[in-house]
Amino acid sequence: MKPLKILVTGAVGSGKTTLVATLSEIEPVRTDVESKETPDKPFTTVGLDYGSMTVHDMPVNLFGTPGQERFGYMWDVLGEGVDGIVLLVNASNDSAVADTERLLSHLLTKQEAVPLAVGITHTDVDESHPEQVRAASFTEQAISVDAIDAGVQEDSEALVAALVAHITRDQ
Ligand SMILES: Nc1nc2c(ncn2[C@@H]2O[C@H](COP(=O)(O)OP(=O)(O)OP(=O)(O)O)[C@@H](O)[C@H]2O)c(=O)[nH]1
Ligand SMILES: [Mg+2]
Repeated sequence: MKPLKILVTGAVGSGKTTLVATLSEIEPVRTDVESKETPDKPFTTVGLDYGSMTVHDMPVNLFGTPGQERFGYMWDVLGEGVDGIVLLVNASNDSAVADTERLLSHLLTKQEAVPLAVGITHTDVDESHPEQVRAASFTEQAISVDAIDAGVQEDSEALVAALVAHITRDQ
């Protein structure tokens, strides 16, 4: 069975690398380096994340993108031929909705027909505004919008499983 290709994308610090590591059944590939541009966390992705999992016997390859715009050339490279997109949005980051819209305007010009599942992260943080994320226009094209913690197995698995069910339903 040909593995599905799922793109895990979103703005800086939304939890992409964490989600791929949480779900991967093999040792995930990371390309994180130390960065001072991400004040809350010492590392940022500069190339890709890669992990592999199975969802109801369906092999799934997970490709995480960098969040920083200066590595945006990787969005196109990794977005080639994807079956579905997991979009993570950090609800505790005031610029997350605008950053996500900018990322999607770049990515979705080539991915219009690709199913998109939104995961809202950091809803447990005090200064969190999940309602602002839910009101964003990109949620209108999503097959699902759920609050998740990218480090929690059940949360992340449910998000990817919903996307895989949607993709395989049409096959
Ligand atoms: N409190 C909280 N922390 C979370 C949640 N989801 C993810 N995190 C944490 O947020 C951080 C996210 O970091 P990364 O996974 O490196 O984020 P990223 O999207 O890969 O970031 P870039 O590669 O820099 O774009 C990690 O420290 C996670 O443990 C959540 O729902 N709540
Ligand atoms: Mg990352």
